[in-house]
Amino acid sequence: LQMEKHLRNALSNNEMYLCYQPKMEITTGKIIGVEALLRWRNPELGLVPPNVFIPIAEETRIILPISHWVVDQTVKQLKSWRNTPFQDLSIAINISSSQFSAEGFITNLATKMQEADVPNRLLEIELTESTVMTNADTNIKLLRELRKLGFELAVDDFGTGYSSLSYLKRFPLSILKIDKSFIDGLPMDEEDISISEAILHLAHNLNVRVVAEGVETLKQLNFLEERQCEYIQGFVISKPLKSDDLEVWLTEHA
Ligand code: G
Ligand code: G
Ligand code: MN
Ligand code: NA
Repeated sequence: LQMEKHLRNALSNNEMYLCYQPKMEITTGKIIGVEALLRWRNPELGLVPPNVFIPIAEETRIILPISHWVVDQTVKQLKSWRNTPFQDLSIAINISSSQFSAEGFITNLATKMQEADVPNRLLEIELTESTVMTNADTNIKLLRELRKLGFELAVDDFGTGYSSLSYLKRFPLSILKIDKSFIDGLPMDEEDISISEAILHLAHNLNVRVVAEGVETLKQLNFLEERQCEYIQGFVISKPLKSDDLEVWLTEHA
């Protein structure tokens, strides 16, 4: 309850900020985008991890103003990169279930992108399997609409949910993100090998690109490269960085 009180004031007190984690294309070594990850630093509670405050924000619906803020920040960031060396970088944002099903979600997104004169392809929408699978029939329409507008659609934490694989065929997804828990045991653990190989086969047969998450070692990276995984994110490339640090980092890595 203490946390809920603080959470209600977090935005107006400027306690939230975004970090950006680079995503690398394996074949070229190029950084092609970043994932925006929300951070909350409260004077009394310190840095509160998203795994702790996002569920509370969801239950209390405080997630809605927070989500609007995340979208606004992201669009501003994309706009500030126009006509700079970073103009082709995409940003992926994590969309909670209540945000996705909120009235006007797509219109709001499209309007903000248009007002900022940023191409929709530079914004990637990350949804979890459970978000996609709850009310699948309604969601499929929303997903088609988003794709038609040119937004990229990614399924986050892939493999951890309860979904049936058949939705992959029906849903207009562009990207699957293999959950870190299946990357951790690579390249040794037999189960992680089977699961990650199966996901890569499945995705590629469906023309869906794959991001491996939480890649920490070169051995993991080599394993993924040999199996034609398109992209990686993880500490082997970079941890999530504040926007200033990201720009410095990108300049040094160009
Ligand atoms: O940031 P960290 O690397 O600790 O992320 C932990 C979890 O919090 C991830 O599952 C991520 O999807 C989620 N998360 C991070 N930022 C956001 C956000 O802006 N909105 C939502 N809904 N979830 C987020
Ligand atoms: O949205 P998602 O559930 O994918 O959130 C990604 C989370 O994983 C964030 O909390 C991010 O800080 C974290 N993360 C990203 N790369 C690594 C990594 O290489 N190792 C570890 N331990 N965590 C990572
Ligand atoms: Mn994510
Ligand atoms: Na994930």
